[in-house]
Amino acid sequence: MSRYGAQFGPDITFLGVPSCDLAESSGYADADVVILGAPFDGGTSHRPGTRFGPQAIRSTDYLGHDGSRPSLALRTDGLKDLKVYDAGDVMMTPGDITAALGALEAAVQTVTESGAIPLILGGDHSIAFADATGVANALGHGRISMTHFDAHADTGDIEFGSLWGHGAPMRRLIESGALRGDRFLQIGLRGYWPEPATLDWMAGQAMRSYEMTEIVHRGLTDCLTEAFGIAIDDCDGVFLSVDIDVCDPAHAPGTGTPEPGGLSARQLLDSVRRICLELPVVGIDVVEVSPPYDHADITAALANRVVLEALSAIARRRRDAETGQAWNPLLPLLADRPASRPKPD
Ligand SMILES: [Mn+2]
Repeated sequence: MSRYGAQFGPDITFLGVPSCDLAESSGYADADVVILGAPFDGGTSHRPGTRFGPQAIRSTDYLGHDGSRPSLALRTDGLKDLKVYDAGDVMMTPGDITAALGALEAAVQTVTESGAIPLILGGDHSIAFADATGVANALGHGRISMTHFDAHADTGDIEFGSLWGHGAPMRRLIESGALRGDRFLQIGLRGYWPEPATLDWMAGQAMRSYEMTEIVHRGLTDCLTEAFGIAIDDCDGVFLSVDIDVCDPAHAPGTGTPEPGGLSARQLLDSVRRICLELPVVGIDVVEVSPPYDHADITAALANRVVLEALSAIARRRRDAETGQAWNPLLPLLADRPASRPKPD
């Protein structure tokens, strides 16, 4: 089998990292992270377009596609310190959501079984079912906790007569037993959905949802710290699912179901950094980027940086584990600077 490449557009990789063919395991045997595109928007309930998300996330950056991005804040190069490959897109059959999700689940499981972290570029959020199930198939059902950034709970039951829309993947993951409801952390919920019956179902599963109201009242830092404690309690790893609509539409306009009043881009990037620094992340997806609704590439650029922030922080976590030293986030601000500047004459 040869590399499928990109389903829509030219066969490019994330900022120029090496490519691999998922069918040739020798080509990524040393991988720390394998990127997969999931260009599927058949689960969308409102505005479509996320089938073009993977290509936009891979390429939206003002620097060269040279496979290197040194992080100012973390003093790591996520694309060089880690072995990162881009396996291209999974064939996501338009109009056949069960075929598409089945192919994606198999691909994610293959990556996880190889020992690498799968990093999936969506696609609408229906793909999270395949992403987290693929990881859980490899590492154990009920052994992986979920940290889920989103404006929406995505715990709906049946939408448009289907079990598989982008409003329902989190319910399906808990119903199937792939993930535990009581290790399911949601951050950023707001707006006018879901209805009380679904909230009752979520409470019955012991899900923990940090709504924007609580985040504003308590502060994001405290909420994350509390969530992290739940996430690592009797679990072997953490899946990070980032729906870009967790951010305010001012910071992420290019998405299918925008909900005002969300996180800032800064808050999302800091949260992703903390999760990947402090938790044993075993899988990541970044979803709901819809380039046709984007303006000035704002949303695609943010999603590109979400990926880089995650990779930079995973690299930092691994280096700190080797050296036994905890990272001080203020270090780059203190190092290599003169204690005082000469006064101008
Ligand atoms: Mn979502």
